[in-house]
Amino acid sequence: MPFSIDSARNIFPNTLAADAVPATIARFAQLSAEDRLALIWFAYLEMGKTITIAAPGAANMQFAERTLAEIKQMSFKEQAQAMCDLTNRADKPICRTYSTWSPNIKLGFWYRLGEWMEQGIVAPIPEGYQLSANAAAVLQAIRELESGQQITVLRNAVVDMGFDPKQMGEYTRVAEPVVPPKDMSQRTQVTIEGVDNPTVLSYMNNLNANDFDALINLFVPDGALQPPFKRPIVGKDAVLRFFREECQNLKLIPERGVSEPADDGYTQIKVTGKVETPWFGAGVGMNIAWRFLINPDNKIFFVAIDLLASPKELLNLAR
Ligand code: ECH
Ligand code: GLY
Ligand code: GLY
Ligand code: GLY
Repeated sequence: MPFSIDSARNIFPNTLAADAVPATIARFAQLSAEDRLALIWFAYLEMGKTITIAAPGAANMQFAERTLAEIKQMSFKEQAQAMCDLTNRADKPICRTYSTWSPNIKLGFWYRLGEWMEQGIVAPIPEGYQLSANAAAVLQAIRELESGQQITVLRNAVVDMGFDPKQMGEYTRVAEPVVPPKDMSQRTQVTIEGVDNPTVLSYMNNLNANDFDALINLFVPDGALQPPFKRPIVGKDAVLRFFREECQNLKLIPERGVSEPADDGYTQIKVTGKVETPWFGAGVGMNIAWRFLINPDNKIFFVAIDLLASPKELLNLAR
């Protein structure tokens, strides 16, 4: 039976993803906007004691500057309202603008607002704000996650704000410019214990080099990539767009893996290791599995990226 994207999703079913992340996100989504904002504020302050976030690059900030300037000249009351509107996904101009932005622009926008809240330029979370019991429980659940899972929850909260893009009709997406691929002389080559498949090695090396044109050529035309806790992104155009918008300057550090024949001359390969985001660098190493399904011509038909439940899962290569 030939593979479909749906059947491909089930390769290496023993892979244990960090289900605490979507569970926490679902609980978070039930809270009031005030509680959500205050909870993120408290979580962000606490996390800041142990992990350091990098300031957003200028390329990232330029698109948010106009909206930030508008917020800066608002009264505290209007600022608090704008932040609640974003959190509530209200149909307001600022929420529509926000929805056109790529994840990194959204994160840079909130990074700046966080600085301004600390400096008293933007309405702070009221002194002595009491989280509801449910919100306090969600905050406690976040404390108990490992740092890679914590930043995934935070990123998701930020990405989900703004007006629902599905209700926006036609609009122009706004993303930071794509950096040129790394010069050949600057590139590094990964090695993976137990895996020498050239397509998998090229995948890692090209992503590390921001060489998205070479990277996408490793895929079949109707191939798919499934990011952590997301539906598969299907087809070369959509996957290339995702790489350009969301995957610049990642650092993939694969460690080990296993390769075995699958039906119809396909090969299934599982690799585990770490990934670093440019926002936290080596300060947060996320424990990751890649599950590849490679066709007989050595092209990628499917790859899933999973955020693992625990470091122990890095050693789980069972099929
Ligand atoms: C304040 C209070 C008011 C409300 C808000 C506030 C500000 C919050 C801020 C939060 C910033 C959060 C950040 C989070 C960044 C997270 C990044 C992550 C990246 C994960 C990447 C992975 C990549 C995996 C992949 C691989 C592939 O092979 C293919 C591609 C891909 C406090 C003011 C909101 C400022 C900066 C989790 C796992 C390996 C799938 C991408
Ligand atoms: N500082 C990380 C980024 O702008 O992507
Ligand atoms: N959480 C990783 C991504 O979708 O970019
Ligand atoms: N998923 C890319 C990043 O957040 O940096």
